[in-house]
Amino acid sequence: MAKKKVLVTGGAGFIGGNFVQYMVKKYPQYDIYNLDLLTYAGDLMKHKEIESEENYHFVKADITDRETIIPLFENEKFDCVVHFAAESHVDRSITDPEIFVKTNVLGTQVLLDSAKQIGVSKFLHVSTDEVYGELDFDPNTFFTEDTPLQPNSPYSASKASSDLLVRAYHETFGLPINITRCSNNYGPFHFPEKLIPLTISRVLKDQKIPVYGDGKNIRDWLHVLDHCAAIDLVLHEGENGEVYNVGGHNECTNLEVVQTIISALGKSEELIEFVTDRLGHDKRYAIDPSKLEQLGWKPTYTFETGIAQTIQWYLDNKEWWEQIISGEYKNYFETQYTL
Ligand code: NAD
Ligand code: TDX
Repeated sequence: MAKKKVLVTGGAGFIGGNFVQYMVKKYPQYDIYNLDLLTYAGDLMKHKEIESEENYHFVKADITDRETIIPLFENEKFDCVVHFAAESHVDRSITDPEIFVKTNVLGTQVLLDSAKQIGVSKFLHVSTDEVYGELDFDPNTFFTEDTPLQPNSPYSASKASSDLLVRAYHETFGLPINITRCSNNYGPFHFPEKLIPLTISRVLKDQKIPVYGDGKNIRDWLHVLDHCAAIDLVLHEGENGEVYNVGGHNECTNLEVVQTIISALGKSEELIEFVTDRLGHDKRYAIDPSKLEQLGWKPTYTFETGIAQTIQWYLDNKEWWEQIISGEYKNYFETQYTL
C-alpha cells in the first residue's frame, strides 16, 4: 500500500521543525514532506538527525509561488497538509508589514487552491491566539474558540485574514479543514529573536535583556512538544471544519520569565533593561483549552519543567544558536534595539 503523504509547510522553522521531527520518528508509515523557503527564520541544520531517514523529504519552495506550488501538489498528490509557514515575528510586522500580507495571506490562499484542486483529506492551518486580540488582567477571562477575532498587530491581522480564508474554503468548497490557535510556544530550536531564546542567549553572554514597557504583559506559555502532540491529535481526530485552541494554563508576566531564566543561570537581575514599549503591545493572552482536552489532549510540561528543559537544551546546543546570532540576525538586532 502507498504511504500516506503529509505535507508540512514551514518545517525548517521553530514549531514546524519540531513537528517534522516528531512525525518522522512517530510515523515511519507516513512520508513527511517539509516544504520551506528557508527565509532568515528557517534552517536545515536542525534536521541533521532525521535528514537521512527514508520517510523524510525536503522541498525548497515559496508558498506564494503559484506556478511551483500547484504543479507540486498535482505531481505528489499529498494526502494532507499541515500549514505552519509564515512570517511570525510581531516586531518585524511593525517595521515591515507587507511581507506578512504576502506570505501569511496570499501564501495560504495558494496552498488552499492547491489542496482544493487535488482534494486533500485534511488541511490543518496552524494559527495563533493573537487573532483574538488582547485580554485584560482579570485572571478569570480566557480566549475560547467563540471569542471574536480582534487582531491588533499587522502580524495578527495577517493571521486572522488567513484563518478567514481557510474557513471560507471549507464553507464554500467543502475543503476538509481544521484551524488550531495556540499560545506562545517555547522549547528547542526557538529562533533567538523571540523573548525566551533571546533572554537565554544574552544572559549566557552577560548582555542586557530588553524588557518592553514595565514587563507586566502576560503570555500563556506552551511547550512546543505539547503543541506537536496537539496538532497530531487534531490531524487524526479533529472534527471537520472545527477550530481548536491550544494552551497550557501557564501564564507569566514577561518580567517573571526573564527573572526565572536569570536565576536559573545564576546571573544578576542588573542585566534587565526596561526599554520603549512595543507599539500596540497586547496586554495579556490566556487560552481556555477545554475543547481540545475533550478530544483527548493534555499538556505534559508545566512552565517550571519546560523552562528547565529548554535552558538545558540551549546550554547543550550552543553551536546551533551561535551560528544563527552571528548571521543576518546581527544586523536585525542592531536596528531593532539600542542596547
Ligand atoms: P518561524 O518563523 O520559526 O518559522 C517559519 C518558517 O516558515 C521558516 O522556516 C520560514 O523559512 C518559513 N517560511 C516563511 N515564508 C515562507 C514562504 N513564503 N514559503 C515557504 N516557507 C516560508 O515560525 P514559528 O514560530 O515556528 O511559527 C510557525 C507557525 O505557528 C506560524 O504560522 C505562526 O503564526 C504560528 N504560531 C507560532 C507561535 C509561536 O509562539 N512561535 C504561536 C502561535 C502560532
Ligand atoms: O526583546 C523583547 N522584549 C520583550 O519584552 C521581545 C522580543 C519581546 N518582549 C515581550 C513582548 C511580548 O509581550 O515579550 C513577550 C513575548 O514576545 P515575543 O517572543 O516576540 O512573542 P509574541 O509577540 O508574544 O508572539 C509569539 O507568540 C504568538 C510568536 O512570535 C507569534 O508568532 C505567535 O503567534
